Amino acid sequence: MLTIWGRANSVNVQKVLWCCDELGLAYERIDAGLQFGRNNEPGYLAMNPMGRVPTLVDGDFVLWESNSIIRYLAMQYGAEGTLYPAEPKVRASADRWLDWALSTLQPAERPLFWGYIRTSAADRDTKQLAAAASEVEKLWRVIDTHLQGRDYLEGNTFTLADLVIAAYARRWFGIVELARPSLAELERWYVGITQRPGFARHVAPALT
Ligand SMILES: N[C@@H](CCC(=O)N[C@@H](CS)C(=O)NCC(=O)O)C(=O)O
Repeated sequence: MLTIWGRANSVNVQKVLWCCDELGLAYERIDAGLQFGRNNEPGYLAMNPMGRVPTLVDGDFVLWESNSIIRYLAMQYGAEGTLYPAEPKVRASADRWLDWALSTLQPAERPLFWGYIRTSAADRDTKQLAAAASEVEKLWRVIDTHLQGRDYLEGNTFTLADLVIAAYARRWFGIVELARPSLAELERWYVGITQRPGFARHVAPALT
């Protein structure tokens, strides 16, 4: 049985939970982070010295960093070449989106998420939020352009690239205050992804 440490409203935890559903894996989840605490306790820090969530425990194997965790789960438990493509060029292309998500998309989107979802309207820095919204819109335009002529981000099937990018798309589409442009390719792809049970179960719930 896998153990996943982390609160269910964390996007990085959600990616791991959704990945488990895609792979049909059973797991136990233990709340940690923010109001649940535990992530700065010595026992947790011994597993994950960053004190962040998620952390995966699989027997005597412990792993942190959400995208590394989902790669591991797909390699260890997935049918070869499905969620994590086997062909090097397709795999590298999918990996590019996983790296881009953590290096570029998440840092850009984070101020928007915190500003609109975790900050009261009275306390919002509207100038900062407008600048962040403009930056994030540019990134979603990159995805929209990339999706032209494609059903999925890479290859012909749903991969970890779709899973990761959709987890952040849910946040962008879920911030009702944002004035979003109409991005037809992105919306077509996103609507298709939202039909997946793992998305509905772990990512679609209200943003908190
Ligand atoms: N790059 C790391 C980021 C981990 C991270 O920053 N997680 C956030 C939640 S999304 C966290 O632990 N926040 C502190 C907390 O929940 O107390 C990953 O992808 O796993």
